[in-house]
This record gives sequence, structure tokens and C-alpha cells, in this order.
Amino acid sequence: HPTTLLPYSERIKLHTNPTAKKILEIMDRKKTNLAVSVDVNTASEALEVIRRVGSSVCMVKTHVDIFEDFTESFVEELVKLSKELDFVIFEDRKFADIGNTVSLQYSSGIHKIANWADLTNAHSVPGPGIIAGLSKIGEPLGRGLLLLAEMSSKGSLAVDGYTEETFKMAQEAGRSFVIGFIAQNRIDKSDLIKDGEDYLIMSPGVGLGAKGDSLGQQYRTPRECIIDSGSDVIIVGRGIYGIKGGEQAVKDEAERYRIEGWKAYEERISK
Ligand code: BMP
Repeated sequence: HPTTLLPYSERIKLHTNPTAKKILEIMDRKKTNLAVSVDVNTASEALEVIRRVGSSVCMVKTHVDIFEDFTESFVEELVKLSKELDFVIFEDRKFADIGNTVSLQYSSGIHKIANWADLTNAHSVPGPGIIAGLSKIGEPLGRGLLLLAEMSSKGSLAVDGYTEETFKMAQEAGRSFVIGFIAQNRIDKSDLIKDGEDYLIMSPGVGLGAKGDSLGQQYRTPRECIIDSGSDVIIVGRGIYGIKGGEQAVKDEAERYRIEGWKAYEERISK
């Protein structure tokens, strides 16, 4: 695949969306393709994890609807940390409704996601109206969107034709707002991709220890994601914040994944 041989730095100019550019710039500057998912119960715990791992990551992924103590001040602190520690904020909201509803969910309610999240994501199941509804809100703010083209969980229905149609839906929407995919593989196949097009492929389901969990999650190593499958960003949750041994252990584990991910990337582009 043409993209997998290019350094992140050379892909910046292939994008117009400010969030896509920012992600690639940070990856290059901080030498990291690691995103940490902070799926803990409280906003205050999440901030603690972020303070520990922030310098090792290009992106922090949140599920703010998990927090029992979500407030506006969490958002203020998160944005402040994103500037200090140089990372992008990705709210893993997985929108899945008609355009009108998602535009309200994205801009309003308690969370007002569009106000603070650089990046969010959506399922393609409702059709292109979901992209139109979200882009109406997010594009003027310079936000980016990922479509879920594949999932890491066992028995996922996002395979084959669904995955391919998702790619085509993104391609038709254009890259001013849709900047890539949540996927397990380089789904922007070289026979589908057009000259000068570039997408960011971000893969969850990454772990150096366990092979999965009891609820269908399946893990691959950073190497498998980046070299074998051509992913650009590895997303790690429990493998990092769930490590035993206290604050320093979490920090060290993030560095371990950062180094693994970066080594694999350097090997990939040197092929
Ligand atoms: P963990 O590394 O602890 O298994 O967490 C994975 C994270 O990635 C979770 O936040 C989950 O919602 C998300 N995720 C996933 O695991 N698989 C997908 O296909 C898409 C996801 O967003």
C-alpha cells in the first residue's frame, strides 16, 4: 500500500483537515503512534492517567459518558493538558443515528462534544446523512471524523462489503471532515484509493499481554497492527491504565507501547 511506506511527516501535506494535520505533526514531533484510551470510572481518575501518559501519546481517547463526575471543569483541564503535553483529544462517541439527531448529540446535551473534542467517530450504518449531520457542526470548527469500518471484537458484522461500502462513503464525502477509519486493516485498498488521497487508520484491540477479554475483545501486538496490517495509530486502553504497580508503572507501560509502536513504524517505512 502506497501510504504505509511514507513517513508521517510526508503525509501532512496530503491533508487539508486541521485535525488530520495536527495528528501527523504530533506523531512526527513526539515520535509516537500511540493513543491511550482512558476508560476509567471517574473524570478525576482519567485526568491522573492522562498526566502520566500524556508525554508518550499522540492522542487521548475518551468515553466521557462513562464518568460519574463529568463537569465542564474536566473539559477545561483536559484541553489544558492537551496543549501542555501536546496531544489530540478523541471522544469515542460512535454516533449511529440519522443526520439531524447526531448533529444535536454532537453539539448539545451535557457533553457538548464538538466544543472540545478534536476528533470523534461514527458508524456508517445510517448512510451518508450521518456524515452530513456531524460535519455541519464539526467542520467549521476544524474537527475531524473517523468512520468505523471494522471492529476488533469477535463476531463483528463490520466486514467485507460493509467495510468496503464504508470506505466508499467516506471517499464520496471528501476528506475535509472525514480523515480516516477505525479499522483492523488498511481498508483504503490501493485499487480503491485515488491519487493524492490519504487516510488515517487507527486500530484498537492492542495488547502486549492478554489475547482478549471475556466479552469478545481481541488483542494484537503493536507490530501486528503497524507492520502486518499497516495501521497508523495503535489504541491501547487496559493494557496501559490497567497495569498493576501504581503511577510509575502506568507511565512506564505507556513508554513501552510508544517504543514498540515507533520501532514497528520505523521498520515499516524502511522497507
Ligand atoms: P482496551 O484496550 O481496554 O480493550 O480498550 C479498547 C478501547 O477501544 C475501548 O475504549 C473500546 O471502546 C474501543 N474500541 C475497541 O476496542 N474496538 C473497536 O473496534 C472500536 C473501539 O472504539
